[in-house]
Amino acid sequence: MKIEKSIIDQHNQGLQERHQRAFDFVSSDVDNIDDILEKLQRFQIAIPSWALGTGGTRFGRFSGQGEPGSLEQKIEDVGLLHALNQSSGAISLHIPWDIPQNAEEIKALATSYGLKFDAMNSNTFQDQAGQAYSYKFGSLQHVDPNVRKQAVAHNIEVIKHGIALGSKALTVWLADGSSFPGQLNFREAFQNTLESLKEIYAHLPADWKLFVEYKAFEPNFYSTTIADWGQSLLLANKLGDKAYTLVDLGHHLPNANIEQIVSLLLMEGKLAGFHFNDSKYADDDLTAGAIRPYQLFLIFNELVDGMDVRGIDHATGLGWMIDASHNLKDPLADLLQSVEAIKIAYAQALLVDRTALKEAQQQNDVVRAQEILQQAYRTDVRAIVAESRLRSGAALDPIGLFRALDVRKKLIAERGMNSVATGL
Ligand code: PSV
Ligand code: MN
Repeated sequence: MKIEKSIIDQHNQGLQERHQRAFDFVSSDVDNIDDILEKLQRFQIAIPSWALGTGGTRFGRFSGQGEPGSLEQKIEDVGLLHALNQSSGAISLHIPWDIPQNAEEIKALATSYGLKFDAMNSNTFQDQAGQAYSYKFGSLQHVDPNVRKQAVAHNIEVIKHGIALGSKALTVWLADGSSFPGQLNFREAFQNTLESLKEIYAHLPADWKLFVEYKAFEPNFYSTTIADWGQSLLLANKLGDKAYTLVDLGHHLPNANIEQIVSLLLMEGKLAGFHFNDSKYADDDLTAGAIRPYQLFLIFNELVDGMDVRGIDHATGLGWMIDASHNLKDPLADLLQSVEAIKIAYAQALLVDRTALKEAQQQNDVVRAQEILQQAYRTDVRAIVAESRLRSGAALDPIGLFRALDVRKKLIAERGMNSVATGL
């Protein structure tokens, strides 16, 4: 299914008057509105190929319908999102869930939807059919060099697939760790991981980045070998200039100050990958902004500040991606909601009066500092985000149009009730 531009234009015409009133109201107080709109238009958030089907928990999975049953259909789904919001212009593939059979054809298909290939993701957290060694006790950290070698070879394979598709980054997330005290020698596990990563790093093309993703817990229950930003940064620093830390919002211990983490990583020039989601308790369960929109804004506030200080282009300097699981909602509607929440937080961060904030900080004026941040956060920027979509040829109300067009019903008619997407 493809959404034609004429459908979007028709939808926008119906909403134009109301939108204009809201946009005029909010933008009248913003001096640099054109600059903000331009930044919003350029800011793209990649969609992971594994988020297009229904997720599950270890207790079960309640399958959705009309899920994309092939890589081609996953690309079609991201194409639908991008047509609706012009903000999801890239797809991130997980190997071996999404091995392209013909890279040239897949690339051409993606281009026809205006999509690029974001970071490639390796998978050494599951065993695959016909694999010689098991990852039950880890992969890059494993005590057996044969397992490590196999995991390294897999990552090199993933880089090759990425090169063929025009990707520029490899994300390594490991489930490696231990579930019981005494199971693992922490230092040896870390050293093995570092040595394995060095071998992978050696195969990165010159213009590629390696994102080292950390996660505090799960699937192991006692220790994770790359558990936090310190351990990821340690590895990235030891690996070299092409290695960076990747922050996944759901991978922290409760109440971690993520905004402080991103601020320092940016200061060190070592933040390059980002996974958005939200959670009440843990991991990547929920839609971005669904639980802690203020935290998302505070994170963006630090991101914008840290990128500006270093002269990093907001749109291209970091790899922005959603990494969420959809157990209840239609994945496509959920992803539209996530993108909207991310863009709202970004727009609010762009509104922060940085000169005044700096002044308040210098004078230890805590009350003023809070007022400045909350002035931006409490501004209803939805019409600004909608205007940026309008200027890019997207829908004023992407979810409204998704619903009005009965997209899922059409996908079910095309793909059937029982098609299942690869992924977790
Ligand atoms: C792990 O929880 C993670 O965040 C990693 O990014 C994986 O690649 C992804 O989720 C899918 O399992
Ligand atoms: Mn992630």
